[in-house]
Amino acid sequence: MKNFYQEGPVLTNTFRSDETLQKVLKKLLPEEAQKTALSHLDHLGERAVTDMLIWAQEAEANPPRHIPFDPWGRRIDEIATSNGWKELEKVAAEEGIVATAYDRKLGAFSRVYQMSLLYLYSPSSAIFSCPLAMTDGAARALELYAPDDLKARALPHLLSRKSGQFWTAGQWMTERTGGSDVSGTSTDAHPFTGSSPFGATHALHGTKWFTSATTSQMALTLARPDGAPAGSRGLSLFYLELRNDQQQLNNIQIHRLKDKLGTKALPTAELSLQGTPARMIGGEGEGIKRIASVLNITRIYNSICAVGHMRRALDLATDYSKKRKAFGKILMDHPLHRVTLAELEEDFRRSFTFCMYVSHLLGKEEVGEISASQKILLRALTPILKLYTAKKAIQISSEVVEMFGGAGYVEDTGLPRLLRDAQVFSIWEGTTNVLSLDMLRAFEKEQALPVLMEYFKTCKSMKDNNPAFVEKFTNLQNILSKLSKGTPEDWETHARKLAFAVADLISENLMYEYAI
Ligand code: MFK
Repeated sequence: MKNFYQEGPVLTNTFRSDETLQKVLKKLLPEEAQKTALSHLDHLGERAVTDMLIWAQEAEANPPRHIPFDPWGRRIDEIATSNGWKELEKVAAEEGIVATAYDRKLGAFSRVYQMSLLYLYSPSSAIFSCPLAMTDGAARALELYAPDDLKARALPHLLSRKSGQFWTAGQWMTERTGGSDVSGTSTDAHPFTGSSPFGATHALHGTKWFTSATTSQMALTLARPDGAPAGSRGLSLFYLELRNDQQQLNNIQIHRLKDKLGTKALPTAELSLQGTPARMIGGEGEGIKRIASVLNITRIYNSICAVGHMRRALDLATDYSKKRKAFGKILMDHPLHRVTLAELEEDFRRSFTFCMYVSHLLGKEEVGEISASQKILLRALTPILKLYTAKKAIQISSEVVEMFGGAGYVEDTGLPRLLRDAQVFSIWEGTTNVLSLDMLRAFEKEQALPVLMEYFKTCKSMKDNNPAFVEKFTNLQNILSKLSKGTPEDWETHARKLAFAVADLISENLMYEYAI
């Protein structure tokens, strides 16, 4: 055995190897829709393990660099990205990872189709899925709230399938004075007097502490117009373009790139706006409400990327388990290893079905086929889905890294990255606690709890008396019965527990409905 070398895990077409994806889509999509979606997904599943995988490795090996000055001392603030990163952007455009949702060729199922594409794209994209999330969120906010001329200017780029014309968007919320609590935003918006190709109304001054995908062509951001009150009700939403016709930054100075725990290929910068022309979207003081439509999309993206990440980790672990021998047999033949993997697979299926359910609701909303109660469900389930899938992705990644033993802890296997990158899911676009509180906001403002309970009472598991479901339903009822006499502080204290109980219950039913 002196010449023994362990064979590493190998990936194959990630659509064909994914029974859960195939089964759920065959149940969910009408036959005509399947014809369009499945062949495209098969094609992307092949790219995810061939050209995309090579580019993702290249992008990870060559992280972005900030070049503040040109050789002669002029401030240029370029962000140099790798060829791999650029190629992954091209794939996103060509495959219509964002555009598919807006073509709406599959009507209410368009989001299921598009999110399935994203699910396959994301784990081989070196997190190019992050700029796509913000691009999609921006497209939706512009579609809903922008004046026609601005829509005509930006949407054809954001939804383009041609790589030279495709734009990505940033979403700049976080500041030193306001992270989760954006009411502390200190960017000011003064009236703009010059001329601008996109009809700027204001000039922005302030520092943005986290701006991901700073290579984007446009961004949506929050700022406080002159005379507006303090707090979140004084904030408005603004559209800006990063560069002018000469490709110079529009009064934006990039301070530095963030040295993050993971997502190393993704340029995330700290920058200041120094009189940057911007155009107000929506009414003055409506900033949070308008950016919420971006957040709700990016939170669903975050969940889809989290399940894509889980699937990738599990694919690697499963393949390895069939190859690696220990104590006289392959890992898969050890009962304890098998059951550990099976439990992780179940967590994945819970998360995946939950994602597809919410994506379908989103698709229904966007084509105007959503009922009033489904709209409330979509609002309340979005933060729950996001917090649940993020935590599951971290747990699964940690277990998978452990399954590889020492190899999982060694950088050149690429496995430690699974754990580092997973950690972003629970931070990016709202932490677990912030989202638990957002669920309470939906319970209070939209009266979502009775709608949710009604949904549970009418779902298939309840009708069929599915024991696993009934047990979890009783658990939820117990939590709610204790809280019914509680103060608002009690609700806050237990919000996380409540969110996870709802997520466990809904996913229990969905696994049962889809028979997976
Ligand atoms: C991928 C790699 C990334 C690289 C590393 C990244 C590291 C981290 C980078 C980041 O910083 S990501 C951005 C993270 N930040 C967030 O996600 C924001 C988190 N904070 C929240 O979600 C707060 O809840 C929020 C700012 C949205 C609201 O705070 P407020 O100021 O307490 O708002 P308020 O007064 O409750 O709500 C204002 C209005 O918006 C209300 O409507 P009304 O005016 O009609 O009453 C709310 O109902 C509405 N609203 C709030 N959230 C909503 C919403 N409506 C619909 N959907 C929502 N989600």
